[in-house]
Amino acid sequence: MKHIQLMWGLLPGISLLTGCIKKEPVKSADNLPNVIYIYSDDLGFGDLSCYGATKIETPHIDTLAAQGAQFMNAYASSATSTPSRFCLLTGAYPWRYENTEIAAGNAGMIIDTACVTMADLFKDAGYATGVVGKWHLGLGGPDGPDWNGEITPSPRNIGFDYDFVIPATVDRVPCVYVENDRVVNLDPSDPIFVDYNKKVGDWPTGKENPELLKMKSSHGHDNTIINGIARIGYMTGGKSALWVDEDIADTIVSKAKAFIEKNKANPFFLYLGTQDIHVPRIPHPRFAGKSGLGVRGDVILQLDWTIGQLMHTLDSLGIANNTIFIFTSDNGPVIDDGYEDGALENLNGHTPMGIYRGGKYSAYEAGTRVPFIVRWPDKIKPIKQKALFSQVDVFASMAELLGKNLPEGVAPDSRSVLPVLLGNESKDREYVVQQNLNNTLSIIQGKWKYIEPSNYPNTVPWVEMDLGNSADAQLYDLSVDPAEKQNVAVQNPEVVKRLSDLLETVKRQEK
Ligand code: NG6
Ligand code: CA
Repeated sequence: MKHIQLMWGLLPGISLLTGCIKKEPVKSADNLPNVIYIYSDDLGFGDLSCYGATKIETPHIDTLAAQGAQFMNAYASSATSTPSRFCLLTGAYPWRYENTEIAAGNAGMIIDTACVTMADLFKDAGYATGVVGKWHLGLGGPDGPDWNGEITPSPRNIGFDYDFVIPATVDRVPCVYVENDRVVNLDPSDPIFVDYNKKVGDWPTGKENPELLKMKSSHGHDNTIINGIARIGYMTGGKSALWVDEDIADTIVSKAKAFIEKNKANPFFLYLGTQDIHVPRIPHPRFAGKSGLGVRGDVILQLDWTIGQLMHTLDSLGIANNTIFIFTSDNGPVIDDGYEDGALENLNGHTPMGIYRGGKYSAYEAGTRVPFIVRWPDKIKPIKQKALFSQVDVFASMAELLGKNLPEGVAPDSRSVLPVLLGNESKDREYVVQQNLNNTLSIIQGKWKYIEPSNYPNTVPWVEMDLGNSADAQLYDLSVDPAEKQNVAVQNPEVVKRLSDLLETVKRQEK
C-alpha cells in the first residue's frame, strides 16, 4: 500500500491543517483507466460538425462525440489560455492568484512547485504522467528559463514524469520545443537569447522587414521573424532548434504516440495541448486549402486529423475501451487574432461562435462555452450531456475516480461531479464562474447569467471583440436569450442581488 506523499502540499497562501491527513487505501493502478486530456486552442463551440457546424466536417471528433458524453453546457474557467490551464491543473480559480494572466514566452513557472496538481494526483495513484504540446504556464524560476541549460522548475516538478512542450504559444518566442527540460536540438555553440522588451541579435523583425513575411501582422506580432512569421518577443540563436510551424501537428502526434506506446501496459495520464487552432494558423501542406474556409478552417481539419491519429493509436494498441478521452478547448474562438491570414474573408458563412455572443477574451458565452467531449467505451454510454459543467471540476472528479480524498487546500475550487462526467447523471453544477480578459467575472446559475460591473473598456485595440465589460450589472436569461441580447438586470433586481451576493461569497471563500 502506498502512503499519501507529503507532497500533498499547499497552494500559495493556503495554510495546511497539520497532523490529520488520513492515509487511505490506494486502488491498484492496474485496473484504472488511462486518461488523455486534450486542450485544443481557441476552438469555438460552433467550429465542429458535431456541434452544428455545416461548412466544415470534423469526422474524427464527431466520432468521439457520438461514442461518448458530448457536453452542451460546458465552460472553461477563463476566456484566455494561461488561466484556463492553471485552473484545470490546480483545481483553483486563477483569479484568486497573482500572475495568472496570459503568460509571456519567457515567464517563470506560474504554478508553485508546492502545489498539488492533477498530474501529482495521477502520479501518486501509480500512473505514468506526461505533457505534450502547448504549455503556456511558464518555465523556470522567477527570472524565467535558462534556455541553454536545464530548465527547472518545469512540468516535471509538478507531477509530470515526461514533458515535450511548446513553452508558451506559437506566436511567442522562443520558437523551440523543450523535452525533459532541455531545448530540443540545441547546438551549444549557438546559444539562445530571448528578450521581450528589446531586440537581441540581428535577426530581422516584422517591423523592420515586412517584405520578408509570408503572413503579415494585423496587430502586434512584429518582433523577430521565424519561418517567415513575425512573433511576439525577440530572439536570436538556437537556429538548429527552431520549429517548423507546418510540422508542429505531426510532431505533437508523434510524441504523444510514443508516450502512449511506451505506457500501454500501465495506466497513464497524458495532458496534450494542441497548437491548433491558435494563430499563426499554418497548416501542413496536406491540409492547406482543403477546408474551403481559408487557413482557420484548414487548421481545424488538421486538429481533427490529430484527434483521429490518437484514436487510431489507442485502437491499434487495444486500449481504447479503457481510456478516458477528454477533448475540449481552453477558450472560445477569435477570427482575426493579430495576423492577416484571411480568416474573416474566408468564413463563407461558417460561425465559429455558434449562436453565441462574444468570443475569446469575452465575458459573453462564446468566450468560455466550449466543446467538451468525454469518451470511455467501457463505462460511458453515448449521451448528449446537458448538465451545466465547468472544467474546474475535472480535478476533483478524477480524484473520485481514483478513489482518493483530496486533503484540505488541494484543488480548493473543484468539486467532484464524476457521475455527470461519465454521463450517468445530468445534474447542473450549483453555479459556474467564468473570467474574461480583464478579470471581469460572470456567474451562471440555472437559466440566469450575471456579469459583474466592470470599469474596463469593452474593447481592446488589438482585437475586435465585445469583451462584456460594462459599468452596469448585466443579467441574461439564457433559457430564452442564449445570445445575450437583452440585459434584463433592471427588470429583475432580486435575481441580480442573489447572483451578485453569490459571486461575492465565491470570491471570499477561503478553502
Ligand atoms: C494576445 C495576442 C494573441 C494571442 C493572445 C493569447 C497580439 C496582438 N495578440 O496578446 O495573438 O497570442 O495574446 O492567446 O499580440 S491565448 O489563447 O494563448 O490566451
Ligand atoms: Ca487559447
